[in-house]
Amino acid sequence: MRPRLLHTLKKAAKVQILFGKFIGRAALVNLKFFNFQLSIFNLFVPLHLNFLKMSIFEKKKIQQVVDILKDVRKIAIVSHFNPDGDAVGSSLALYHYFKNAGYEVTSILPNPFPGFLAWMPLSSEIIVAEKAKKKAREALKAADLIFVVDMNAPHRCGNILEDVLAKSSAHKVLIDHHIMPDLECDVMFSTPKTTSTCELVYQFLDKLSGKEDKITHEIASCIYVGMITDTGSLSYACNYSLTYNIISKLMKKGIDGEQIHRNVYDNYEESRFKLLGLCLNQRLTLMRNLSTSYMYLDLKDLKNNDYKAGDTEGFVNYGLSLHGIQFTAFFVEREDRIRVSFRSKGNFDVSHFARTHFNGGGHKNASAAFFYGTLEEAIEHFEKVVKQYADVLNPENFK
Ligand SMILES: [Mn+2]
Repeated sequence: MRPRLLHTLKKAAKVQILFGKFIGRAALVNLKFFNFQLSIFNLFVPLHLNFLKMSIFEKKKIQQVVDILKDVRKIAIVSHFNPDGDAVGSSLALYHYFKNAGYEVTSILPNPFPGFLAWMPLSSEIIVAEKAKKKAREALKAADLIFVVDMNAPHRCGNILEDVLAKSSAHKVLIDHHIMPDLECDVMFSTPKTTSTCELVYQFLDKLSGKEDKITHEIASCIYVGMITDTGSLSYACNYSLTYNIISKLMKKGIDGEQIHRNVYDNYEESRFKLLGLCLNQRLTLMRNLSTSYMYLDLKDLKNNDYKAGDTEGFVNYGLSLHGIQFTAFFVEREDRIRVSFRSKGNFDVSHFARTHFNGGGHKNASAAFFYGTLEEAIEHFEKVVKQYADVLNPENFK
């Protein structure tokens, strides 16, 4: 009788899990459809009617998070591989907030963040999975609630954490500005129409803390870092009035914007200078008839110049700062693959380009991908496919 009962119970549990998964999937499909509807709606909303657009921080969704927070004790925050200022900034902003609120919080990153972010408050408490594999996986496993920030799919947090995140039954909240989020979660705050995840984290925490203002000076500093690093010091992807309202609020928190700029941009390693010099001087190719440029660094270049993590951050933007260039790529050879970054001005959609030809993704004017093959093959492939855009990248179009 007993084994039979056990069998029946097991079966019932399985059916329940399957049903739960189905509901989860259905909710995701629904959400995707809703996002699609929203973007169609946006197409027809003239700029001056912008206020009609729904905020992604609706009361109902914030309430959902409030309810989840009542039930949880352990919170983990996870972000993407090769963490940048926005990944570290949004992780630490949440880390400070929930630590102050009395939760047991861990911030986990797949691999080390660049040295010029080490000054950020409590950055030393971040668990780096590449350095502490077991600790990172355990912390993620133990969480009752996981915040997924500045990334849109489990594979973005690298192979040490990906399976733990994907299999976790913890509550999940996603805050991100990449298109096409692909993660089953309880609550999703996602829009590409913002400077950065940090800007979304500000709005989220502002709504969450309500009348009590719990955004501290430290949190404000972390948020500012993501807003400036994801926009090249507020030079692209930042034509939103809301962005400057938020910066004004951060300033009122007493952040020192000038000091943060110095910390982030005047804090480079010598190796970065040498690599940049080499890039600009000997590794730049111009394809003027396609308004395109590209640069590369191979493994030897990195080794000979004592490369450190984060050294080549932002190099890709130099290729775009040239007169007459609308599209640029930057290739960096790694042990097992080639990392490619793309940047563009105006309407040329590099997210589409990265997706179509390099299986990558990102934003309209800034995207990235991995190429599995040699550096020569990656560049050859790039030179070949960019020719398909001869019409749209014709220099005559930009005169
Ligand atoms: Mn970002």
